[in-house]
Amino acid sequence: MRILVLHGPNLNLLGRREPELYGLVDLATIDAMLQRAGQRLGIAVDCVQSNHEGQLIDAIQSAIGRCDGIVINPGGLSHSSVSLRDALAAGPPALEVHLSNIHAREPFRQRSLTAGACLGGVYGLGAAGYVLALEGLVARLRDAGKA
Ligand code: CA2
Repeated sequence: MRILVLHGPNLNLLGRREPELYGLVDLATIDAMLQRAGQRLGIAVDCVQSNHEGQLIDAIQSAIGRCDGIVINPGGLSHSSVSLRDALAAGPPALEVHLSNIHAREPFRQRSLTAGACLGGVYGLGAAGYVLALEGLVARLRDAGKA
């Protein structure tokens, strides 16, 4: 099994600013946590970050037939991107992650356009949420008969 982890705009800044919202863990550490979890689960994990909507859409399209699922934190694009939602709807099964609890934040963050194209989501658990999302997605895929 191969899972693509996609990090959207500004997530490359993690750990350097706004730690009260997003924690002190940087993106390289989150990716290392995901690689360790992947080894434990016996799966391959590819991690990609982009600040560009089109590159995220390209990555989702490239995952079709190559990856069994996607864990995605679309960042601020969650709240605005119909195109990213359309790409997710056409791609492998996805789980959405947000470090913060978007439902407890400003009204404009409480709506996620992308969540409706995902199997489910993990919100407000910080960096650990990525690992929980990976475990949950793998469990769903294995239940559905994937290796
Ligand atoms: O809680 C999340 O994971 C978010 O996806 C983070 C996004 C935000 O726009 C979403 O509403 C919720 C922001 C990405 C991180 O942005 C940073 C900006 C400055 C310093 C550190 C991170």
